[in-house]
Amino acid sequence: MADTTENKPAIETKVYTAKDFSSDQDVRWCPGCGDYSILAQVQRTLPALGITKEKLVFVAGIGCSSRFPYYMNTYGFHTIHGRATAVGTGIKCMNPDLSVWIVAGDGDLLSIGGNHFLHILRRNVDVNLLLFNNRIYGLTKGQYSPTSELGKITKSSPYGTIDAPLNPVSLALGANGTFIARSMDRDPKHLQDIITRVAKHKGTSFLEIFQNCNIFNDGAFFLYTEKETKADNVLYLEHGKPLVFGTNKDKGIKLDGFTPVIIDLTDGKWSINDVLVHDEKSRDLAFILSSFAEHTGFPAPVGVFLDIERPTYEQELYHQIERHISSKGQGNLDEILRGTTTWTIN
Ligand SMILES: Cc1ncc(C[n+]2csc(CCOP(=O)(O)OP(=O)(O)O)c2C)c(N)n1
Ligand code: SF4
Repeated sequence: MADTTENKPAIETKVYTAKDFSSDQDVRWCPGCGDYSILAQVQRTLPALGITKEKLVFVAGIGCSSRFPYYMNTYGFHTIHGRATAVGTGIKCMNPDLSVWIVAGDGDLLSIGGNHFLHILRRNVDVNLLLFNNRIYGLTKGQYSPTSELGKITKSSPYGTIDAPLNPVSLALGANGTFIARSMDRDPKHLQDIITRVAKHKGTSFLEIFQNCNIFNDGAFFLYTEKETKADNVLYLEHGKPLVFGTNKDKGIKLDGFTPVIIDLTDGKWSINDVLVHDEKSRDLAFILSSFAEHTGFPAPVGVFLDIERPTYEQELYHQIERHISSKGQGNLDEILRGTTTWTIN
């Protein structure tokens, strides 16, 4: 076959660096906040994705994390509390060629925005949804959030919380999400890899990021992020690879009926062949992995829990409009508004 590319005009493509995505605004997060790392990893990941700056839009609600769009040298919206998902849905539906990123804290996305969180996932709008989970309300100075652990003492729960926390990954699975992942502010390389996967998925890509709020909830995730405890408490998920963890990869996950159990790979009783193999295409397995949070002593899975395909909301929307125009012709809004179901009141 003849090479048809040689006569095509050269397309000017700008090669970006992380610095190109950094705005001229002073970053106002507290020194040491985990949000800095997440901002840096997003800015470092974007150049390789080859998306021009004009096609990128960051949308946020209200919270410390929601200041994110100010710090990105892209289009952005700082909207209202809990409604970044609704605004992001509107942007994507009206401009399907844009790459839409929604940034939200656990209060913003799961308290006031909990309803919209479920609906964006079930609709499968093609946006990237980043949850900065610090298990606290940071901006309003330390009230408990829907992901705060049971019994947590905060300014708004002086005798300890009595409501069980939400599990964002389980919730996203229950809402029929198509891409569900988790990473950590203190694991920059892993976070960059997962952000790349998030960007490539077509549909709502949900990423929970463990984020340290060093002022109001310091150390909430240190068990998973610090060198001394990380290996025994974090399970890195890799598609097609056995679920092993521990300093010497000497522990594995096995299923006993529907119940996950931890097996010791050094006691001679079990081998690597007994270990469950990760499958990103299995919603059932993703549910089992997300339930580890409720099993005492189990590691926290990080990586991609689920990555499956389903038509996106905006695809379905445009197909429906096209189908109706081709069968009924172009509509007339004025005629519809003044149609048979309107009355004149004298
Ligand atoms: C309608 C409305 N209700 C409440 C608030 C107060 N408020 C501002 S941010 C916030 C929650 C912040 O926590 P989170 O979403 O977890 O973000 P973080 O600050 O921790 O990043 C609340 C309750 C508000 N701004 N608007
Ligand atoms: S209050 Fe917490 S989440 Fe907010 S900027 Fe400070 S450290 Fe970060």
